[in-house]
Amino acid sequence: AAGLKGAPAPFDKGGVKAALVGYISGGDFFRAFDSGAQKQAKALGIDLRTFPGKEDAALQREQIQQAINLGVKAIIIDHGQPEALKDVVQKALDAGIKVVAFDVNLNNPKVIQVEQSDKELAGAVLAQAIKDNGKAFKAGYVYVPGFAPLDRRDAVWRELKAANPGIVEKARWGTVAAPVPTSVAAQATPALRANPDITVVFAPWDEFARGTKLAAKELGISKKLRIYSADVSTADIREIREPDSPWVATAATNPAVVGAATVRAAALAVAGQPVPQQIAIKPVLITRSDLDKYNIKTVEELSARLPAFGRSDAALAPWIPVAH
Ligand code: SR1
Repeated sequence: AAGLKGAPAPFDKGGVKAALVGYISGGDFFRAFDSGAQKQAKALGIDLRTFPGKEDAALQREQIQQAINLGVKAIIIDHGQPEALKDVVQKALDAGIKVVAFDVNLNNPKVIQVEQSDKELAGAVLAQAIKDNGKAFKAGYVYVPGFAPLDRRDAVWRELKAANPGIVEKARWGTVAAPVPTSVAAQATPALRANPDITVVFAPWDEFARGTKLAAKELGISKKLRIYSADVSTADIREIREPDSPWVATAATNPAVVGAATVRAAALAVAGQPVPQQIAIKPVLITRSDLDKYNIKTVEELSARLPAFGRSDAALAPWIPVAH
């Protein structure tokens, strides 16, 4: 394999192997994350082997072991269950492999932790919810505990409710069972039917928002509901901008940019160059009214309109060509 001119070892010679081991099987966020990681790896001459997740902790452990056996120099772990991963991750570290964890807290100072500033993300979209609906409303909430980003967003939701007693959570639902939107819709439909006074839903994953939107359509209540989410994709933008869509705002990073940043962080670590142990990628707030105002139809158009969404300053170095 050709090396990267001007790069430190081992990138100067090329042929560096790395692995990306996922936990969640589907959804726009994870597809875009993987694609950004692959493009950044290609630009660095890294042979990045992707192990797709199936929401199966035992399988994810096995895949990390396989990556160790393949002789990779770095492993990126994308979500997962910390307790199931700690010992196999330690094995990788002991073998001299650099480990980057995205959205799974491995509580190990040797692991580079990447997240999306979830506090800011949830804070921004919930501030929009208050701007649109005031400080008193009946809410539905979509949540599954045990996923680091959802838990961090949950902390903001709990703080918001504590500070605003007029915000009442009437029902809660959520599942990560694939396909998530249909599984969530099956839960949201009876919850919304039983609580016709719910006017706002906090659904902090775009797959949750899609499922809730499906349920609202099924119940014929799209016009009286407002959904606030996390994440964005071109398909999400289409759904948000549909006539009478209840999905009115989201806060998001560009997942391709996040995927690329994890690969750059891994590359810096492999090259023995300084890299922060905690990396947070900043989100932006995206409202339907802004999408309409600027006639934004795709993630690419969003990146052009909001430069902070289209790039990240994380894990840069003069020898690293940025790609995502
Ligand atoms: C089940 S966790 C889903 C979240 O992971 C990523 O952080 C995305 O932002 C998504 O919302």
